[in-house]
Amino acid sequence: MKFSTAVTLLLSVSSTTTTFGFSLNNRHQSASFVTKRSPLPAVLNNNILSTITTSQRTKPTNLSMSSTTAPISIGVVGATGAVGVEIVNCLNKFSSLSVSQLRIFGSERSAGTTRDAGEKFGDVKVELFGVKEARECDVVFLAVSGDFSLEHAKAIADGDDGAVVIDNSSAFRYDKDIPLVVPEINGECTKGNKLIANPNCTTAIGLMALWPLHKLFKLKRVLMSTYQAASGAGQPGMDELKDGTRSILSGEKEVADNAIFTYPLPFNVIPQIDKFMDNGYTKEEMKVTWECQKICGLGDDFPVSCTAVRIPTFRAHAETIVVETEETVDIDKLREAYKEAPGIKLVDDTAKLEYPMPLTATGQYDVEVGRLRKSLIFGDKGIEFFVVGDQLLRGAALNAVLVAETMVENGSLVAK
Ligand code: 2RA
Repeated sequence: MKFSTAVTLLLSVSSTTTTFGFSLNNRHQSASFVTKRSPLPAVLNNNILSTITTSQRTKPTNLSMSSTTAPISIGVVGATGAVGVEIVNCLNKFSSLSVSQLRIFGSERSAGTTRDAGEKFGDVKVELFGVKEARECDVVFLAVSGDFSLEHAKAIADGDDGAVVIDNSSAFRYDKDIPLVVPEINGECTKGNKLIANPNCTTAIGLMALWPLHKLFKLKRVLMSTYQAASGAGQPGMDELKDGTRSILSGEKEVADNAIFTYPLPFNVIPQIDKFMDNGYTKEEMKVTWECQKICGLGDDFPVSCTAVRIPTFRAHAETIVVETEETVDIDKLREAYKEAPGIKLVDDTAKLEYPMPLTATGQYDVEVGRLRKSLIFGDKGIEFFVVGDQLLRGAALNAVLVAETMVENGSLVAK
């Protein structure tokens, strides 16, 4: 892309109504389309998190929470990070959980300060984190580092009087005794457990689309390529993208500075997320393999291969997924299944140029699925599609809150 074109694209997304010009050229057709879609999220504004308006749930996960359930007390550790902010947002705007108290735990630096926890909870004073205090809650969301979780999660959950812990880090994801949960897929694994691992964002988003396909036509092998947003590296990642882009657009720099990402992200793509493993894949790519196997109960030798790439978008991960199936795929049947499935929005009308995109999936609870087509490689027993989901919502906070809702529903999370 020429620099001037990139600048035009970047500037165009900051307005609420954007005109997209398409020039479509292939062997059979040459046409130009101009179509308007609005409004788009104000993703380039200064305070990215507060400008995004989340959608309503279109098809709630099927939880018929009893109105007689006593309200639960909730603790959040890491509430000022990008995921923690969204956990509090989900509890405010999305969740049907009945909450007696929201407690926010922080470090010595933030203890004593006050956080605006939204309409439902008002101002909440940050408490210094302590295992004893966290155990007083009914459920604790950990949105902190894996090291912190390794050190404290089990102690918080220990015994009948401990709290349920929903851990967002990778600390326990591959422990066979700890459930790794996407509620719409294996929510029942939470029953009777006190420590639950929340999956990697890339896995959770992809599996939302893969699971209905698996139920209908049985997965045989999965090939995935990802286009992952800066938010995967938290608020500092989004800040580095925004500041770096600004430094180039203002003429201050020709190449942006980088500290969070291995290379400058603005106007670049980086085919490395997390460290390289001995087999040449990155850890992010192996997370997708290991987690798909575990969550779907597919076995350790089920073939899932991923190439994970960081791209300069803010907070929605996109994925190209190619699947070989055991059975012949009926695409119309799959489309119907996606229309019905909770947590999925089918955006698949190429005649109207409608397909999933980070701009439309940002701030949405549902994962967008589209570009469904029979695979040229695998024929009738194969399908290719494109998935986009908000990394901070389905990829983290929303999934965690849905885990808590599932546990209230199945009696594993109750008020003390
Ligand atoms: C990333 N999946 O996108 C990671 C974050 N969990 O960097």
